[in-house]
Amino acid sequence: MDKVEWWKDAVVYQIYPKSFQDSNGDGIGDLRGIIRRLDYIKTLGADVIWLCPVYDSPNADNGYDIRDYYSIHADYGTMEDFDLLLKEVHQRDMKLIMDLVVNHTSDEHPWFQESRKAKDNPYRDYYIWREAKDGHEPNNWSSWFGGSAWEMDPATGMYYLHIFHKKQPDLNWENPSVRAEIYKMMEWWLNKGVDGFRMDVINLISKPEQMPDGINGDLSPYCVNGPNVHRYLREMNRQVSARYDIMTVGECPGLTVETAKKYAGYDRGELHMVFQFEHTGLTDGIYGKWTTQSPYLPDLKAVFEKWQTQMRGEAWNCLFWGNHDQPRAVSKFGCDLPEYRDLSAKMLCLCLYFMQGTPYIYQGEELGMANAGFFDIGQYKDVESLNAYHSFVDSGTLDKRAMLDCLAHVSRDNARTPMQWENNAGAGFTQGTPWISVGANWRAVNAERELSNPDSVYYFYQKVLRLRKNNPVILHGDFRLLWPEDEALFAYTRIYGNKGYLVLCNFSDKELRIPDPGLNIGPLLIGNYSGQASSHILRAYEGAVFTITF
Ligand code: TEU
Ligand code: CA
Repeated sequence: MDKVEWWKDAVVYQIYPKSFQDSNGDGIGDLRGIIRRLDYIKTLGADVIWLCPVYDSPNADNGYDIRDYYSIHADYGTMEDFDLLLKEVHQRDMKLIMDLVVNHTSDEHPWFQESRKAKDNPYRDYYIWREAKDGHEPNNWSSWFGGSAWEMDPATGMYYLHIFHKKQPDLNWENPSVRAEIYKMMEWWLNKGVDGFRMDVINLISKPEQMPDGINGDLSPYCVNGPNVHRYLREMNRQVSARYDIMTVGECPGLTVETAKKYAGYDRGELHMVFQFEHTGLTDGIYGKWTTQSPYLPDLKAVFEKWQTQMRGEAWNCLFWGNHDQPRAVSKFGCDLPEYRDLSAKMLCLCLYFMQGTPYIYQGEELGMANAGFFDIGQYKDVESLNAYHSFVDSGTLDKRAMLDCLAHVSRDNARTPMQWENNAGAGFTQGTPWISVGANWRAVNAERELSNPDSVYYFYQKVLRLRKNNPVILHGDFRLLWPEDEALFAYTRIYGNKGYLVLCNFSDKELRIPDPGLNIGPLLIGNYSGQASSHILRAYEGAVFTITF
């Protein structure tokens, strides 16, 4: 088999620390809690842990607003706890990658505290300041979290740019001192031994000098893939990343295959991989992400086909259904009704992880955890959800009931409820009161139960991950989508040399007849129903992989 880079055959498990495991009863997950659960992650078959931000932060956006890049938030523990975590991860032959949030800092970061003081402060140019225009914001750009993207700061009467919350001022990457500080900080963590970075909204870091109004206030055409972003990423790679044996993955909203290749192309010297959001964004509509729609299967298949075939040989894909910003995979793409939750969670696992790319598993997905089941606005904690609720409801655009319905489908809090470990109060997440309510189905869905059942979602993930390890068909095989128009069947082949797989997935609760694919279908490799499966008929939410013989 061709030699492949370790990050191509690695499986990444994403931890949202606030909701993973509390160890001291304050209702907030912490580093010592994570240490307790490392064997659980290892046993699942993950090689890499991506840790969402654990840095010191006022938590306006749960840690994506960093006050100090060099210290651990007291809620999560101490730097000693972090060092111990890293050691324990490495002892288990796993790796740890950190979240690198450098498009913005917290407004409480000392750089911003200095920057806002005076126009001639040495840190002024660390952020993006503009004069008022006719007594108003410098332009009409809206923040991705609602409201204007500009905030007037009384000390100097000027406005600063914040694509996200007003407590997340955007850094000015055009300033070489900013870049030098960031590279220094990255090196500091790498010298500690961390194994790479997931880079938050890294394709937003470069802003244009001229900032004209956007259509309907949309700043994307100016800030997404901005003018110097590739120059900065190549510089970062040359000065930092390339000097270590690490993995880098960029979070990049708004990517197309063409732009993705510019970040992750093998010959680009920028990033190893990028997260793109075409498949998760298929349901976006007139109110942006706020909808109760489910994705239309032919569209979903077309997106995967495009990324699987057009990245091939040129750049590497990330395979993910969910993360801490998305609703739960089984609720969005499968079916979370009690009779189908387990089956459809397994089917989704099989459907995605037989494709080419590095698998990412968001905590709880391996249990088939579903959306939160919140029904009252008081249950929500997420700044994006709360801002959107108020702006849609206060303006009369949507009534309360309709907006609550949207939140129940797509709010980020659906993925942020505590990990369901056990069938007891606090779901084994905490002995105290959790910072956010436990998801509605914790009695039925929890790790204790999954681990005691050999046919569970957890063990299905384990099997699939084992099957794909070091597997040349999975790593190198050609991808071909079958029957693209079918509204219930997601079918494809992976073929490498004279080996291959036929992957058949039923995204509906109806029985499906499968047309003849004109292949020599061999034995069943894996399926989500117990016992045998047929390549002619699929049962509700059935997923099955057959070997192809030549
Ligand atoms: O997300 C960037 C991003 O594009 C999201 O804001 C996305 O638009 C939204 O979550 C969809 O609902 C990253 C982080 O993953 C997110 O948690 C942070 O809030 C955001 O950056 C700002 O740092
Ligand atoms: Ca705690």
